[in-house]
Amino acid sequence: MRRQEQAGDGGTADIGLQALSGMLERGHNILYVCYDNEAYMNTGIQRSGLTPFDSNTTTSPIGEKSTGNIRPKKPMPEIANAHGIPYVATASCAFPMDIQRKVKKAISIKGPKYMQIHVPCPLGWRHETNLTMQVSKMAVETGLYPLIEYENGILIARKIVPKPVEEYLKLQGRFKHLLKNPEELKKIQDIADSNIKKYGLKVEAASA
Ligand SMILES: Cc1ncc(C[n+]2csc(CCOP(=O)(O)OP(=O)(O)O)c2C)c(N)n1
Ligand SMILES: [Mg+2]
Repeated sequence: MRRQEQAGDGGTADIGLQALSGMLERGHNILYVCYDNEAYMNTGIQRSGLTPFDSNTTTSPIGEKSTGNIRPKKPMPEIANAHGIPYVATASCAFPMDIQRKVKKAISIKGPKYMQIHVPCPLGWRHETNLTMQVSKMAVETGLYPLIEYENGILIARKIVPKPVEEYLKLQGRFKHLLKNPEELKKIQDIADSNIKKYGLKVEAASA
């Protein structure tokens, strides 16, 4: 039997992680899809384990001593991959053909599969709705949301010509407080740079 399950980032990385881990470990033939809008949006923009560093949410509010969420995103793709499952992928609504390819690949494989799709929430991220595709594309192109696959544990990554993280942050109200804060901006650039290094995202100069 071929099955699919889906949940949000809060339902996946926090509330349902125990059940998800059991599902992955027991080898069920299921494609699990996490729609990652980076907070508990239905209940009022509370932070989840997949909320990015320094994001302004109702449970990680900015203030005199706070620049937002104090923790980086939980490495869910690596946590899923650590279960030794045959397929793990991240995707983005800015790259629909890439989503289609990955879903087709996932459902052709027997066993547990984990997919995590980056989907902006204009209300929670505080950007105009017509910027949705631009915002999600920029997350990928800065290295903040790497598009990766693990096929039987082997990493495949979509290459980028990295753009500075400000290009992504400046589009969204949830990061507005950072734009005049070079110290925090550097911390976020460091996260992108570490992703670029870890997943080998950068195109080589010759093919750029
Ligand atoms: C086990 C359980 N705990 C809490 C809730 C209450 N609840 C309903 S929607 C929601 C937000 C879930 O956030 P997320 O999974 O990120 O999905 P989003 O709303 O962002 O799409 C919560 C906590 C619930 N339905 N079930
Ligand atoms: Mg959510």
